[in-house]
Amino acid sequence: DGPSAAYEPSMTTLSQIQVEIPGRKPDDPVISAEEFQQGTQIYFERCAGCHGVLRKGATGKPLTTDITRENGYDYLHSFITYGSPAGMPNWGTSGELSEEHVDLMARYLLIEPPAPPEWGMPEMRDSWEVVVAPEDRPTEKMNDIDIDNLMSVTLRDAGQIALIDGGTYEIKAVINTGYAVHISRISASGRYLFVIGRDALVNMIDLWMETPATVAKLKVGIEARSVETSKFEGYEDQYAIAGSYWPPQYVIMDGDTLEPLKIMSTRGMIYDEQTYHPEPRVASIVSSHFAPEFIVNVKETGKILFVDYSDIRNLKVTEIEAERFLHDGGFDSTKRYFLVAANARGKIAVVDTKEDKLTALIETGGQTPHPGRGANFVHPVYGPVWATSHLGDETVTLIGTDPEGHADNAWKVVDTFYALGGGSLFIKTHPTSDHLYVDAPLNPDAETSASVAVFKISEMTADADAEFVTLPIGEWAGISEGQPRVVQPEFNKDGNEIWFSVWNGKEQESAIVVVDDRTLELKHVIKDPRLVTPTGKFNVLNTREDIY
Ligand code: DHE
Repeated sequence: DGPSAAYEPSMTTLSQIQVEIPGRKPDDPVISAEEFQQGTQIYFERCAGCHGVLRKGATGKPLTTDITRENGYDYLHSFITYGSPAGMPNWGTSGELSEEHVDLMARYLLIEPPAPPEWGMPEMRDSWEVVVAPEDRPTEKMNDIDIDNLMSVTLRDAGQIALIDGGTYEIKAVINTGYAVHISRISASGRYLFVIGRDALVNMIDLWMETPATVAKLKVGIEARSVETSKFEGYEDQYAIAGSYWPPQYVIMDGDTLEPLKIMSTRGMIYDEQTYHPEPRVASIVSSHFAPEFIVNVKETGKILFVDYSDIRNLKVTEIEAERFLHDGGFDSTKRYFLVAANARGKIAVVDTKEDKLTALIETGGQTPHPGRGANFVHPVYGPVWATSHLGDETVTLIGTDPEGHADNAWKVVDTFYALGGGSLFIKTHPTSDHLYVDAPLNPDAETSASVAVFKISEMTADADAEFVTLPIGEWAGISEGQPRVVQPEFNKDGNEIWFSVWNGKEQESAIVVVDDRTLELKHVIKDPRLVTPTGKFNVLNTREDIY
């Protein structure tokens, strides 16, 4: 017996492995081709973000047919109708899906999902459009807009963004984009605005034009959520990056034209089990301030990638083992550490962008942390902290972020207190503000989902639960129809006003409510027939400089 036995390849052949025939099974519910097509569209628009294109689950539970068939039609129907306090929206009772569509989706989920196509360089290049070439663009700012105080607002169901002047509240432009733009990000110089639709269309908008408009477009996949630009000194405005949910990949683009330069797949092994995952989606991406690197968070495999863009033909990627189901996050106040929620694991992963290492994995104690970019402030007792709220319960968790000045508190949960209720998505403060704002847009209770909790930072103590006041933002908007949800607080440039989206149904009235941060009084309500389903808002200065 020589060493050959150890090297003998496995003799298992395909004929010995039990394979399932993809497609329809005899006991599948009856569904017409037309209904299947419509179900696929609704699933893409409403469900895929949480449950995955292949339905393997992440923020939402897995919906593979072994599970859905076990639970059955009635269970699915009632879950889709009423939602759950853990974050599943009440699609039926909120009126967002009709009874007919709820019935369709309950049947649709009992059938195998369709396999979506790949999207490589040929498809990307076909979709690529330079609308205004760099040499035809203005050489100086051609408008009188205070760009740093501009707010880029997602008009979700209209497939547009609105650019709103932070000083006059005037809508300066409404620009057609991909469907349901998820986020806006700004180039290091502040000139270019990048937005990405859920359908993976990236628009690059020139804020120097007389009326800001799209100068380049690229479709980076079928479904996506994140885009960012190179910010390290010497690389300002040089590259952009976009991450996709489907296909699971990220692409580095030219920062002037969006020309796709390099596509990297994220398919591969889950960090701990080391088993293969076919759909590791790209969640948040940030740009390092300490190195020419993008920090790319891969959801299902639980890896944080430091992608070095200084030499993209000889690309170096440092792969950090973090935690599964990475989602959203932001920097600490020094911008050295990046904190990201592994939401379905109830943890925050902290990475050091100077050393390219995992610093800590912290259990928040709450259910499904959802920080957005989080909130940084100096707590009277604990020193510098970063805060997150939770999708699954009413808790707010504070994590110490100052390993030098407050070593005992660093990367630990220093305090937990209660806000309005479960269904919170975003939390916000500003370096000049004494207030911490916590929303609850996905709370099933209409009054709660239309309100915001505000905590006074200077009055926070070590031993009493922090108290809050409730601002009835939805009521202030004066909207009488639908179930408007108040979502994503965002500060203006100076940090003395905070804006809230009052997000209603597509056919109903929505608004943006502006509150005076110092007095907590209503300052202004922006209403306009063009403000269809406003959700995310991004102040140019705060977004560009990672101030939150
Ligand atoms: Fe988001 C951020 C994914 C649902 C509004 N959302 C993010 C990020 C990810 C993400 C990965 C971080 C991007 C980054 O920083 O690079 N969001 C998802 C989903 O997968 C999910 C759960 C389901 C889906 O189908 O999309 C989802 N998100 C929503 C919504 O329903 C919201 C409220 C409304 C909408 O427009 O779809 C919504 N997500 C936002 C906003 C941000 C965001 C406003 C950016 C917050 C910020 O302050 O940076």
